[in-house]
Amino acid sequence: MTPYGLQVEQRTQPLGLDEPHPRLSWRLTAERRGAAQSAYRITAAENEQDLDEPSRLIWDTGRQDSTENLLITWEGPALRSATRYHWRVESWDERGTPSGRAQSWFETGLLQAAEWTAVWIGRDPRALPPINPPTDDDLDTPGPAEAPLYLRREFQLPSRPVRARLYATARGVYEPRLNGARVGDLELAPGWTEYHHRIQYQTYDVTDRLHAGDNVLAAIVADGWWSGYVGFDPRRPARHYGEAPQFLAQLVVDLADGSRQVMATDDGWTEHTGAIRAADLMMGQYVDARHDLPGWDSPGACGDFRPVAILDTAPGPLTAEPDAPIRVTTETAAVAVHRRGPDRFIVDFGQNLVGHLRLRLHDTSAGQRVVVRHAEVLTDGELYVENLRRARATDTFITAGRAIEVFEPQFTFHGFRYAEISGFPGELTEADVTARVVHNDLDWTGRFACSDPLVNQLYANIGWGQRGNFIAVPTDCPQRDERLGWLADAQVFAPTATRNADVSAFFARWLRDVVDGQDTDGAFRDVAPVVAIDREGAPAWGDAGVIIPWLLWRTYGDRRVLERCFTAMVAWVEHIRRHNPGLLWERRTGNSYGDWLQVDAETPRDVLATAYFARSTQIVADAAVVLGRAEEAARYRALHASIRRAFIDAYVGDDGSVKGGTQTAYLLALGFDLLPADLVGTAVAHLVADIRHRGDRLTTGFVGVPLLCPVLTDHGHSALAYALLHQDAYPSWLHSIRHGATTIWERWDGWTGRDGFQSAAMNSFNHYSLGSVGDWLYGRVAGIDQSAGSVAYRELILRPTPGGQLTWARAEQQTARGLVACGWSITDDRLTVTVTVPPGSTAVLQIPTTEPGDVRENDVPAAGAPGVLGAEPTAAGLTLRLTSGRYTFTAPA
Ligand code: RAM
Repeated sequence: MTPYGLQVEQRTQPLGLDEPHPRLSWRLTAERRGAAQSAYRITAAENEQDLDEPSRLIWDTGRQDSTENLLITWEGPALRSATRYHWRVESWDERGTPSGRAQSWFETGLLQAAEWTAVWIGRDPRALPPINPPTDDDLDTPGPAEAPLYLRREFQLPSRPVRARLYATARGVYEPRLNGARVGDLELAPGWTEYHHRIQYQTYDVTDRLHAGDNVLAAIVADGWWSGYVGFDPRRPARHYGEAPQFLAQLVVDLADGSRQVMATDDGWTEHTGAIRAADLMMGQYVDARHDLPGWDSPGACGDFRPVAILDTAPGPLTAEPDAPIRVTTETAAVAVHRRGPDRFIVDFGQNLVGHLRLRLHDTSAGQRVVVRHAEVLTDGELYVENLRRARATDTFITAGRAIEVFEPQFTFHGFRYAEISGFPGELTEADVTARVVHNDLDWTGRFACSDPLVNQLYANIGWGQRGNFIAVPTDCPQRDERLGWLADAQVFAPTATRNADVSAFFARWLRDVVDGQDTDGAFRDVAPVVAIDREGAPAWGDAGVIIPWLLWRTYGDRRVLERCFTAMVAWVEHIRRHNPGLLWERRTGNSYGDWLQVDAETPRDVLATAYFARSTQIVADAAVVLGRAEEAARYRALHASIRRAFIDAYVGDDGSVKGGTQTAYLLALGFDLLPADLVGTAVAHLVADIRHRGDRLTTGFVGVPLLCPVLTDHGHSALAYALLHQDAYPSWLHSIRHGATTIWERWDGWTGRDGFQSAAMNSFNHYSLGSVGDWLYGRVAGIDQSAGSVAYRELILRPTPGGQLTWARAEQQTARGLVACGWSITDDRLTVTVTVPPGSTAVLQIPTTEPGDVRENDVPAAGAPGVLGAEPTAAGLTLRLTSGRYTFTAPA
């Protein structure tokens, strides 16, 4: 048994951590069945070699008898700023045998506010007339018209440093530079948070980038979320936080003689405009390469740079970026380039994606104007951009005249599969252009595959939807003038997101915005960070503030996130209760969107709302139990029982009917356990009848759809769930795929043969919400799940569910504890089931077979196979209890 995948605060080797009590985790792997950790020891030292030197350890837990390998709080000495800590874990297996060790490190950032000597600098608003980019006559202003800042500061070092760190951030988005080249590979830093509450700084190791003598620290800073366009409110389209971008940085240089030099943003910096004349996340970037400033970020004279202004002397609420930053994660080549005119081309990347282009131009002459527009779909061979609404998504490049010019707009992002490139000099080939995919660089931990290529395409579309919409915050969509952190979208998709990737730190960080956005009445909002919508959150929207912390506890064992959110979770439930003493949630429902984008099946809003009120209250009660808060646990248990009673009295008929009679009404009642036991069967029958009556079609919108296949499967109707999965007539998942979708559409009828495109007013082709079925693909089709009381996949429930048109399916997840896998295949009437259970976990595996007595593992009867703790025949097959290990069972299908 070996520990691997060591993490601190749910990240691998974080640089610049500011959590005073970080938590350490490791995963486990073993060849042997039944392996489990019985004890661990953590040691830590400031120098890596000292890990082998007991007298030089700064922390040694000694051997701790514990099966835990997740989120163990640092109890070494108080952490010092800007210090790297090396740590090692040793573990003992269930026999008490030392069984392996692994080591890693983390490094702290600036832990005390007083350590920041940097101040916010920017363009001096008094010294200059307002700059009105772009300079080209024929271009209307693409953004809020603040030309990006080119900032520089020259300084001397007496010698090469032994260690140097740059701590930097912006009110805006920035690219740090040092001695003529970019620092790091982060995109769109510092990301987007409730800036008035928190602005994240990034930490860069720049030791190798400095030298004795003259050095230049520089940065380009653009509007970003700070002062650029965000959201869709025409009354306040941009400048949500400030008028113009600002920069703050502190370079800390340690020299060999033990001395330290700090270079912070101050009034010694100078500023200029440069080649990037304008940049906006939604509008696009405008570059005029004739305005390049050669050598501006290298030592040497830069005469016409102007002094900056100090715009704020207080650094403000700076926090270290706690999760994986945004990066270019992959590059996609064009699959086709079509000429559409003398210098106009349409490029197809074959995949709806999010990011920007990189374009190479050859042998240009100065002043050629190349314009790149983006779209998700084509109509009559041309870009369909109406659905982008006011997002212009247009990048412009004016050439300087060189043998080779590379154009890559870094302060914007677009959602697109197609780009139109006009003004391109010469012949554009696939080799001249790539699409660079940009998103938070999450560890991709899950995989699913099955025998049906259309279902695999659905799975791929779900993944691309997640990549494209995990940019700084979980967004609804990445392309139009919106891109907001909509709470319902996030909560319905979050279970799927946890399957695909390690989203623990990403969501924990965004939840701070959700909590910061809570109003004084206790209401979470519809979006976080709060822009555009200034009301209390709607049912199923605001509830995300309760649902996602609970999901992070269940999936990752993150108790701290529950602790941090608990008061806000209680306040949300109390907000609803206070305004609805009858316990039906009818008042203070905000924008009450209902079952958003359902298909001709409006679920009564009070039914939907009250179901969510019950759900959130139940979670608060469960969270109180986890946190040892017995009094609140009892109080919210009782409240939940009363809401449930009120729901039944008001909405449930004696025949098991639920008010409204929609699929979603039944799904909420069944999925949230709101029906008396004796009415469950008839309610299921109503649900099934509705689906059948429509020719095996769904009607669910955002709120109902995550429950659809799971509830059917849970109640013995997996065949119908599969029928919905395979359905390819509108409305269905495969309808979009039959029409070429490579991401999940916002609407079931984004395009139909009968009506063409839905209204351009709201028709995104990259919205992950309806992709919430991904959780069921992993959980039931392949079969990976955990028991109700299990945390972080400690007690697995493996339920491979052969069905539909599939002959095989499998999934694996790199969970917080280790690898979990489950898959099945049927050949010649024989079912094969393969599973992997990580060390320390146990599993209940249900093998569906007509002959429970004939289940074998490696040719021995399953019941007697090593690692199998028990075998019990059931009506549906054989239920096995397994210890950790890898197994292959066969059974008659
Ligand atoms: C749309 C968003 C989002 C949804 C809200 C109600 O504008 O795209 O998906 O949650 O409306």
